[in-house]
Amino acid sequence: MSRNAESTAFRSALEVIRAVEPRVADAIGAELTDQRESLKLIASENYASPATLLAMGNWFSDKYAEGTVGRRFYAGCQNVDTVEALAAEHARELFGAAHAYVQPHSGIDANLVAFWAVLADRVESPALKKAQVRQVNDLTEADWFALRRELGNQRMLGMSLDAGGHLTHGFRPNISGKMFDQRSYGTDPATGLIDYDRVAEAAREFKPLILVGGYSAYPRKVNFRILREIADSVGATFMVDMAHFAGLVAGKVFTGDFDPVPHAHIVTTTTHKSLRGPRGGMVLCQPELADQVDRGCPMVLGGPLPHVMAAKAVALAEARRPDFADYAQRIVDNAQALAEGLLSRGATLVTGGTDNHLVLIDVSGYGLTGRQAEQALLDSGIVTNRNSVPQDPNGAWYTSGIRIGTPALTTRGLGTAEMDQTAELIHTVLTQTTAGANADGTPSKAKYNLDAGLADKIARQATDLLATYPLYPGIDLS
Ligand code: DSN
Repeated sequence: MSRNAESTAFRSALEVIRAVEPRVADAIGAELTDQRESLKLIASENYASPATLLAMGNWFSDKYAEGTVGRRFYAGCQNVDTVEALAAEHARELFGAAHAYVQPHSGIDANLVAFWAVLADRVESPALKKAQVRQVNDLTEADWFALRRELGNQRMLGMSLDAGGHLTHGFRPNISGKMFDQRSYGTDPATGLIDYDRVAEAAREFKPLILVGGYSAYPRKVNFRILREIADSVGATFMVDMAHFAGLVAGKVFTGDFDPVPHAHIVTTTTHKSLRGPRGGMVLCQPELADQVDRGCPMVLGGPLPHVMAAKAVALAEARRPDFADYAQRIVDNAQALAEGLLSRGATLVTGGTDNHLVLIDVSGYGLTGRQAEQALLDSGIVTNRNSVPQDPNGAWYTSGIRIGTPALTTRGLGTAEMDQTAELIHTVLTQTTAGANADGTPSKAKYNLDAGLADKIARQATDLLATYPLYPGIDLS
């Protein structure tokens, strides 16, 4: 698409919106300016292509399409069928998966679909068979009561939140922690790495129905072949949440033991992080789980979002192009350059570096909490998020870490030299920020002191660094 066409498309769209509610049009324009001017280092964010963005803003959003391709509960779904089938086909081809379900609205939704698919396959189906009925409505009251108790009494083993797991992997405040009798595996306190022997030991002791692999803040590769062997040894279903690193799998940076798709029974992901698509989720699975996965809506999902499935089809088509593999490799090269730049300046990194797209800085060495560091960096035009570190003394709200990732800046075209400059900016902010105090003089976990002039100077340097790599160069809203 020509640059003129992109500018015309987005300018016209804003004009139409402005005629109804100008404040929304202004906010959309302001968001583009903010994203253009700040160093976006949030590991879970990216910049979707103009084609992906445009695929989302249209009349597909008006269509209800419960059911699956060719089997809908509503009439008139022929065009939704086209885009859903395309998105699923691109996903299967891209990841070498037997089955793809592209309806989940988010990563949490995808995980819920996966949990219920496994529960239906491994708990509900055998109960129906035993009772010699086809569906739950045919069970006696007593059998139904017994099945509900059994469904609510299953075990899950996942990575703990502070070791880098996701809250949907069994964190008690999340539904996953409430649905399952749950145990966590952590990381080795000395190295910060997954200790597979300890995972195997925990699995042997606990005998989970589901073993969950995957993470949202673990900066290393995971050996999914070993985790599958552990799952098999205790009869567990092996599920991997690859939301963070799906782009690295798609781009063939993670292959063999590090590609979850051939090893897991079921794989969930978001489509917007390193995969660079629209905000959404997806489930890939082995054929034996396909029917249960396809019941995600209305089992746990509201009506599918056809406009987002259209955008998934566009983004997955983009990820199948050869240049996506180059992009995925550059994400990791950049993360490693950023880690090197921070380490050489004296920062402490969880696990001492990275193999993937993210770096986890332990900011306690700077005398700060994650929250103080996050805000000081934000004042300086550097957008990150605070994150727990293993055995974090500051808990999940204040934390002791800052998680940074390179998918977004790599999309803009920044390379390893700019990552070193980025490390310099981050290190300068963190060394110049001090922890603040509460009104009564006690140490605060939120307040901090950073000279406003210095923050402005760093923000200008960040903008200068980005000037050579314009965001959406084809879009001129002026
Ligand atoms: N919010 C996503 C992340 O930042 O990792 C996952 O929940």
